[in-house]
Amino acid sequence: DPYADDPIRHPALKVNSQRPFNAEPPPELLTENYITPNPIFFTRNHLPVPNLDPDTYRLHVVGPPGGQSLCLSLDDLYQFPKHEITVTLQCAGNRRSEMTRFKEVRGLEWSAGAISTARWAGVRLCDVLAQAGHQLSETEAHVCFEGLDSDPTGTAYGASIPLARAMDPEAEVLLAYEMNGQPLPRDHGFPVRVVVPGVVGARHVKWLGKVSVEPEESYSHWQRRDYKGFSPSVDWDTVDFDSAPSIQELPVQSAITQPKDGETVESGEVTVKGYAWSGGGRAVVRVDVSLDGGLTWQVAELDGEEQRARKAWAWRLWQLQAPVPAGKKELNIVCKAVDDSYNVQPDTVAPIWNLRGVLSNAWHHVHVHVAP
Ligand code: MTE
Ligand code: MO
Repeated sequence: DPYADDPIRHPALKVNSQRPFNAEPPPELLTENYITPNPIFFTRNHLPVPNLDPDTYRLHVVGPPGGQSLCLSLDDLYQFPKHEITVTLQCAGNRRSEMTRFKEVRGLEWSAGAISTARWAGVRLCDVLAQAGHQLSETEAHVCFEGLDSDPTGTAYGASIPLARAMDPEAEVLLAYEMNGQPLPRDHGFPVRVVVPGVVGARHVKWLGKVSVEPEESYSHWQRRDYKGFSPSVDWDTVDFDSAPSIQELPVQSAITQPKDGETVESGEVTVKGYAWSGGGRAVVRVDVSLDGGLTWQVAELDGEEQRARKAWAWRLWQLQAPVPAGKKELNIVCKAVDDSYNVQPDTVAPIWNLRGVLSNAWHHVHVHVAP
């Protein structure tokens, strides 16, 4: 069993797949803290978790022609300036189960918990690339990452981001060795992972073994044959993966974490809580909440850290306390967020449904009963 050596996990996690391990925190725990505690941070593994020795760990950075390839130990990495940033990581498949309910898709049945937030510390990718002699002159190039996890044929997890993002100090792409002040947990990439603020989880390569600059995107399955969006009209017989760009920055997203679907709430007043986030560093400017399925709306209060313009890498938590309309036996609670480009979430799944069930960001609904 290649998974026999996987780490022990927190019992509160809702497991979507045991081998490889995929799990999300339950909604009420997800937004209990602005920073997600490491043991309940959602986990998305495609392969067994490698067991790496920090003393012999090496990161290979391929230099440009005429430059210098680097073979960095953890101690070598610690010599670069240390940076710490708060970043929300979201899987492209977050909220996929809502797409499945509309029409079948292929993928793990994530609820709204394939998203979490941590303080990540490490070195800037641009500093490491510069040390190897890379420059931004290779304008159309991509930075390819390879994990040290691999399938039985020896194929490693891989992904890439444009070199322009990697070399931009303002984009703050990290090679992280700490998560919330601790060494990375094994499930989250020990000892080193990539953190690409504002970008889909799939590019945050864990157990990082190799970094190279290539004229083309990574040839990895997960870059070229997965994590792309398509029209609702495309099915598995007609899909042409080369026709769509790889997902990088994610669209605006929000979801309700309290109350839970199917719960009974007290008459009188209801407290609604959730999260909101947008990709590309776009800030959340507003969250609207409806108690009547979207007929009327109220503006929620935003909690959590203030966001920096163009560098809003982390989510906002939000809440609304509102009177329960008299005589109501049921509430259809809805939320939707607006980001600072005035991007909004689509009201239904139908127009954004896609065969892989990614980019699921329609208005989030929770149905509750009102206690008599
Ligand atoms: N990196 C490696 N090496 N192997 C993986 O399976 N999964 C990716 C990404 N990095 C993956 C990986 C995907 S799809 C996501 S959503 C994030 O890691 C999840 O990160 P987490 O498990 O720390 O939440
Ligand atoms: Mo993912």
